[in-house]
Amino acid sequence: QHQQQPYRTSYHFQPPKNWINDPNGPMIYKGIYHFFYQYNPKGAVWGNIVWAHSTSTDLINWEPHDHAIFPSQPSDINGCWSGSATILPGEKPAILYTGINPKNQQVQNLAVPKNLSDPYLREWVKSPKNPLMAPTPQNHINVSSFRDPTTAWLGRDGEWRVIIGSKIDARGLAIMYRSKDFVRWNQVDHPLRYKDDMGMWECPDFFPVAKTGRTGVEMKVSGSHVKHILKVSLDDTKHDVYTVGTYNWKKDIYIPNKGSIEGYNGLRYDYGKYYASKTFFDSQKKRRVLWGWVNESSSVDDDIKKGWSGVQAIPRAIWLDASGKQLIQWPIVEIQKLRNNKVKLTNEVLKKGSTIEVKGVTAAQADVEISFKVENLKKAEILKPEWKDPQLLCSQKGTSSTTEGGSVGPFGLLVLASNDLKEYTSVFFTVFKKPHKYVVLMCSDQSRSSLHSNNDKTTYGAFLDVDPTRENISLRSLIDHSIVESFGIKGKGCITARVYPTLAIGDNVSLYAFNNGTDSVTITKLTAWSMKKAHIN
Ligand code: DQQ
Repeated sequence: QHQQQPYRTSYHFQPPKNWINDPNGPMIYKGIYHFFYQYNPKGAVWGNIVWAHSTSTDLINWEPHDHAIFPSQPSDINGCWSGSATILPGEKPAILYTGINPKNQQVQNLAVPKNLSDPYLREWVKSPKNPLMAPTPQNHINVSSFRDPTTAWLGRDGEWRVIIGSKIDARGLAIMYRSKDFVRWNQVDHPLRYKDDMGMWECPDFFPVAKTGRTGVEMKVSGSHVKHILKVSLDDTKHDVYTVGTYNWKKDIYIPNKGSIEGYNGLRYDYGKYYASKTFFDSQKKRRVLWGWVNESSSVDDDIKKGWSGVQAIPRAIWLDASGKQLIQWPIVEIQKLRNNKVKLTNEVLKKGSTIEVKGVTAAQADVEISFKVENLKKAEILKPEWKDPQLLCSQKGTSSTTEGGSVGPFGLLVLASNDLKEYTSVFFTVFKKPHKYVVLMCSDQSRSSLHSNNDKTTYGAFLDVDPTRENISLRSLIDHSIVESFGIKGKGCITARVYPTLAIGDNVSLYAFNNGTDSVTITKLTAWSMKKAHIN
């Protein structure tokens, strides 16, 4: 299979063929995980959108089912777009989703399971009252910017709340509705949050996180022991940005923490390719799990040739960092079931310009954890004030460094590398110094990832909020043929990349650790596993 289809993944979620995009309605019901996604049954490009459906007992191995939601009513006849699941009292799932009506207007619809005793929830019935929320001349809602309802939450007054992504003129906003019965919804007179000089807020997600610890929190929880997260997907840059803040349930408004940045320059779940993400509360394992769509970086022609487009990232457990300023993300523990044939290295010094090969793993399909100790942080290069954009800095500095006066880094991994290093993707760190602190830059450089020119090979980068005098610099990368998901410093910063090597495919893939900084670094520990193939659809 991998000779004809070298870019198919072995443990990332994808259907056998065709286009996929946003994750929809993730939930757990009677011990079964449900995953729905935007799907085009007719081809490898976006269109004809239905909700495809798969279920799993471990979030890793998946069984496909018939499409759960597809055009069948006037209120969704031109498409069944994104939405979310809510578990109503008495363990009754309900889905709110956006339908495209005969006038191509965006409206919100309700669907519920036909048979609650079927744990696979194979059939869904739509409310005869659909649409439940729609643009009207009175409410001034933009008919083409009103979509992607969130999971709803119950207020202390017993009323349901939901938010819907929108745009009015140059304002992005999260329109709010309330309901007593989940069927009759009234628009709240103010949005939960808005921001000017922005495009459409797609796929909002709003949920509480515990102030301390990693345990997930149910939607209805509010109060002083939690913070709230508002994530929006920015249509014009295709980035998922979020703030940490406070939800005032009496006034139904959300206020980001002081000093947080909203909009284009806000915190991102992922500084690579990752969009339209959505969380759910896993009541079985008491955690909050994040799903995100990872689009291709290849051309539409190449997508059509290979017959498919899009994968889902490995689900991530998320919780609030001890600083309270950002989220931490880590691949769900179940992924470790696929680990096989462990390879280990300890206390290996990487001198300036050196590379070591990590042998004994299937490098096309691997999970790698590496931790570095920097010998001499004082050798770090001074961060110039104009170096504000981490992505730009990553592409200017690149994988090989020629810094006069010394540098700490770049050091990291070369993944999906051909044996002769004609192709590789490098994931690395460089430490800079500012007058009173160090700054850690994490990069994922795709510029040498493929000899084929027709791909988007943008270099991605992020500054990580860590103090390298206190913490080792560590990296975990999940490598799966055409995707590399990298987690910097225990999940403080994530970068996902799509790459399409022409030489580094199948058995011809190598894995290296490297240091191109002028100062030595020590690999305190490297552990790499071959990954087994998951059963996916
Ligand atoms: N994708 C859906 C929309 C959503 C967009 C349509 C985000 O509901 O706004 O497939 O990728």
